[in-house]
Amino acid sequence: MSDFKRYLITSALPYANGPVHIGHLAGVYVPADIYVRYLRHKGKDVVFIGGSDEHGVPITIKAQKEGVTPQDIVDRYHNIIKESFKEFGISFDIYSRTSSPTHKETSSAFFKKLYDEGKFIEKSSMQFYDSKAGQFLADRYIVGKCPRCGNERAYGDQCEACGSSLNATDLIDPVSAITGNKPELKETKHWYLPLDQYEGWLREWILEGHKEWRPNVYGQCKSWLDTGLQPRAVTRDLNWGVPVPVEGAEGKVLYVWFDAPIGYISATKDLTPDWEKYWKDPETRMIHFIGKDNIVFHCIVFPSMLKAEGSFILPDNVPSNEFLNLEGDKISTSRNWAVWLHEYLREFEGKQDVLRYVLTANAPETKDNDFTWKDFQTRNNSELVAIYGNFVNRAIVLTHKYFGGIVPECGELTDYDKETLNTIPEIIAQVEKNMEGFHFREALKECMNLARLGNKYLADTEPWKVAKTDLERVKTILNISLQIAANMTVLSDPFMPFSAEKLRGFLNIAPAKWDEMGASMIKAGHQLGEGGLLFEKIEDATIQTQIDKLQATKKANEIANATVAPAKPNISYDDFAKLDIRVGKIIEAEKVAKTKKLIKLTIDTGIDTRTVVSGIAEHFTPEQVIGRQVTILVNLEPKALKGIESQGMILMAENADGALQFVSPQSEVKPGSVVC
Ligand code: B3M
Ligand code: ZN
Repeated sequence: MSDFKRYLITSALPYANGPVHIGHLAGVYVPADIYVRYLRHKGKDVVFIGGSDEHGVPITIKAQKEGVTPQDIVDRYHNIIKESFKEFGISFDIYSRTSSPTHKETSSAFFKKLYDEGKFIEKSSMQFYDSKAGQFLADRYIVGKCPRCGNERAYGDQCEACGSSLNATDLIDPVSAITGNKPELKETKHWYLPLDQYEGWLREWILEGHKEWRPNVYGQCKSWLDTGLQPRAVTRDLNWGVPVPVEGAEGKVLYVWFDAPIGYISATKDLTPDWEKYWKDPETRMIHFIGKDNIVFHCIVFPSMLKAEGSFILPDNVPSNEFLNLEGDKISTSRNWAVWLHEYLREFEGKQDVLRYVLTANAPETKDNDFTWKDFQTRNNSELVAIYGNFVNRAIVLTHKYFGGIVPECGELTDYDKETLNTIPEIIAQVEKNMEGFHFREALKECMNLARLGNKYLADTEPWKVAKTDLERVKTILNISLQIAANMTVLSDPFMPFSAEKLRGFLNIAPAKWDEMGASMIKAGHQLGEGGLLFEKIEDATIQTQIDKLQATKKANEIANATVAPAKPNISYDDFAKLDIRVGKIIEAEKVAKTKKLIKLTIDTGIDTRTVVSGIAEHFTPEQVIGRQVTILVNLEPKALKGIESQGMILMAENADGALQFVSPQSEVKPGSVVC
């Protein structure tokens, strides 16, 4: 571990315009939390910063949609997000918000300093304006085609499909997100950070100085720098945000991507009066955990701001993950295609670690990855339950059975014992190496290898059999097994803190530091706790409920997006009047033999009782339709279907997904009533 005096770990500040989902967790918060917990175990001085990003267009758009104020929106989601992170064990030292007074002051002062020192360019330009809405169309208020990847829904500041950061005027065929109108151009003045002036320095700092950054991060930076940087506006014409603190800037606020990263600084100030040592001492190591759509802002824009300001340190690494998909589809808030953290916590009470485990084991560290509920179940049942849980349970139960729950002495070691014990530090070293390199997926795999080692050791040594002849030998076997279990309380803690705590309870041991791991963590004579199940099997039915929920979402989206059949040409009233539509009642129904779709209905039409053959058998059983009132076209020419004469036609409504429903009166009417 390279020697830094202290660590400042930041995690991207989620927009407080919606709850967080598994994509956010896998991309940013779980890896950041694993790293922080690891550093704390190592006894490092570390602060872990989080908070809500409460400015910018994502917030005002949401507020407009709901007809409430931006403040209402951020208050609602800040609390939901904060609570769910806490319950999920994301161990922030502070979870702040960018609408706080400290933040307003800090970001204003930051801007003012750069302004006073002449670090900005002041420029008037023509910008998109929606005259119907009476406002300039900053950032997400304007949508159009991405000039880089062709995505049709790119925003004025960024394309979420390819991660490019854009200027609104780059968009092809832009329209207003408020009214859908084609915008006009109107003159307005803004302040720009001349990124082009930092290009040489950035090349040196990143391309030469940080070759160790993840390939996706380094690659994006390189492509940005190779394309050439442009001055970027850091102010906006909006009424929600931090007011631009200079004269002549009425009605303007700081660009959200200018103020949000300064939020890391304000949060640290709110956390400790000693904040400067974290931000200004070069012996502090700053790491930003972010999603891949935030790379340019954290690697190019914010560092340039910090450099321009002059008194702050720069990030030493910016680990960013690729995206996590859900059941083969891109996670999407607007399509509700997500697993929401607050819902997961409600529906899987006490199972935080299962999700933390699955998201890490399957983390999109080097490429986009897929979360599926089946994989979630398999990883729980055949890894957590069958390996980790099974191992510690057996070790503890056997110790209770043979030795009253007291850790037995370790006797003479066989070669196999020695080999097993020697593997412990090797695994710890592997976990450490991977943690240091931000390879959390691999680190977790190694951590599970320790549980695997224990599981295999028990299976190979079979203490339950040996007990019949040689209880002395069983003492050694269980002592070694319990050492491995005790090591798991530390090694697994960054990944699965709730289970580590539970396991400490089973073993009746206090939290230990990283360096206390080893072959004699738990002493002979120590009384174990009660024991129990570390993980529970997840049943098929539980998983099916989740799959059904997603299926319902998919269906709802299909229906919402389906196009309605075009209108038919007009007909005369006389033509309409020729149709004799009545309310009838189904009195008998039976499937037509050898057909899939047909049901033979006997209907009381009020005029007579007649037979109608209807193609509804794939949607209803005969029992479901008997007794129903329906609308029936009674003067349709009879037609033979499968040898049965059908005398009329039942009217049905067909939904976009193909589902059929009867068109029936609101309450029962006399059969034969005319529909007109
Ligand atoms: N709120 C973007 C996002 O949630 C943004 C991150 C800010 S980090 C300073 O993806
Ligand atoms: Zn794009």
